[in-house]
Amino acid sequence: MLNTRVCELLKVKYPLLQGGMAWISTAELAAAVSNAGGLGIIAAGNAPATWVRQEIEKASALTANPFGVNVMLLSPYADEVIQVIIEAGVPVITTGAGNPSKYLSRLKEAGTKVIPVVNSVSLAKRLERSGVDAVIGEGMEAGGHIGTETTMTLIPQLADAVGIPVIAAGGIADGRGVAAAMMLGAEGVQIGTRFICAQECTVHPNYKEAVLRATDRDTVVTGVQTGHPVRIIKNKLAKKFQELEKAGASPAELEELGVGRLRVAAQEGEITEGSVMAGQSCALVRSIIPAAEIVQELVGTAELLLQGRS
Ligand code: TUI
Repeated sequence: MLNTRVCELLKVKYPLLQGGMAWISTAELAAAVSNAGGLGIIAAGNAPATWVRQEIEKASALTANPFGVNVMLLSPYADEVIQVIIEAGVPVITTGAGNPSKYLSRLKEAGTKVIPVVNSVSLAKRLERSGVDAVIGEGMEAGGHIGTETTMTLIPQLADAVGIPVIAAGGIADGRGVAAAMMLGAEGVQIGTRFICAQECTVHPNYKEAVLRATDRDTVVTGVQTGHPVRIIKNKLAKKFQELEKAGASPAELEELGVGRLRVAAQEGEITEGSVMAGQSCALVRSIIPAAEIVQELVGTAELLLQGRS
């Protein structure tokens, strides 16, 4: 039932990708998800290429299954990270926060599958013409840097517009969400927030706590004026952002406030003044359990629902 073109493309048992979350998606989490039959993904974020190389080596030692790397295209190290990915022979790359077209020919030559995150139909069509292997349609329910469309409306439009597989992201945290995404025309899902609370996730325990505690109205989108809207869990930093925005602060001032805030939250557990990026689905995350159990719930429930058996 969940056997789609995405399984074939990624050489995985389930069409389930773990989101590449900067400072959060390290080798340990990626390997655990890959061992469970999904595609684990190491997030390069703003890290230098040497760090990414080490994480690839670590993940290779922890799993024999395929895993991917996510490249955040606004990173000053994006070029070097792409080079490392090619040299290491990583089978899949996902990209975020930009258009990966300029890297496509080199990646394809190396045999790496390229799956960009898109938040519009026009970008998906353009990238399909450039030769990407699939797209991840990400709705504004997602955490971190987001677009404006919702998963519910974006996915069926993408499924109508492109011939390559569409993978749904944003707002999915349990088997019900997976089944719903497939009904909308997706052939796979990407899940980030739920995996923050995987046992194997190396993020600071305070960050996991913040996700566990969050309820339905606990996230907010900041930075709309800077052109980089970011969904985070409400805290002192979020309030400061909102006050500055109301007072008409310049995009530069707002960008400045955000610098380095994700790292202190994720690594040091500074969840009051740090940037606690998470999707709206944080309200659906209620336990810290091994990644394999998360995958089993996602897949097991989705299959039952899609067969009309639950
Ligand atoms: O990339 C993400 N989520 C992220 S990246 C990140 S780090 C960051 N922090 C502050 C500001 C900016 C980045 C935290 N969370 N998700 C995938 C994603 N991609 N969301 C939106 C996009 C996107 C945006 C524009 C994809 C393509 C795009 O194209 C613009 C163009 O060039 O046409």
